[in-house]
Amino acid sequence: MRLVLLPLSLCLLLLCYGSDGARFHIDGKDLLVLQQQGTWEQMSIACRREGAHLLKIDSADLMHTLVYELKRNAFDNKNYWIGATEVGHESIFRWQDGTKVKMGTPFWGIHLGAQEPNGGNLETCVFMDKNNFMYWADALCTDICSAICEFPRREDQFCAK
Ligand SMILES: [Ca+2]
Repeated sequence: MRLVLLPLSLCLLLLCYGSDGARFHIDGKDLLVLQQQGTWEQMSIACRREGAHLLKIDSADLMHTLVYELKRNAFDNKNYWIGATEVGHESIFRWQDGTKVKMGTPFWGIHLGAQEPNGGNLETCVFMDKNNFMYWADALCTDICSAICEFPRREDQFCAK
């Protein structure tokens, strides 16, 4: 009986994770907008469970298209963690692949007249702010947000063509 129940419960879990989000294909990137919420670390793990990682945004074109698609699909009502953090490299924001995060327009917002990131050593994780046109802000990594994941590029697909 146990042998039968175990695979069934795994299947249910996989189905559950697989259905928790919306897939987008934007500027050559394969994205997953998760609906669940958690801390930056929890959502980083949630992306990895999907075989992905938290989104890296390194071009104005991608930022523009992403915000446009989030609005068009009514997904601009949530805050989303992205893959940028200061943790482990204080005062320098980096993506999870180690590359430096670009500063200023058109990525980071302005909050009460102050250019983000403005959180000093306290706010060290980056989210897209629904209250500021999805521009980025730094926040406590323990805050609760949804997340946007990015699947790794399938280079083998291009080789096969
Ligand atoms: Ca901030």
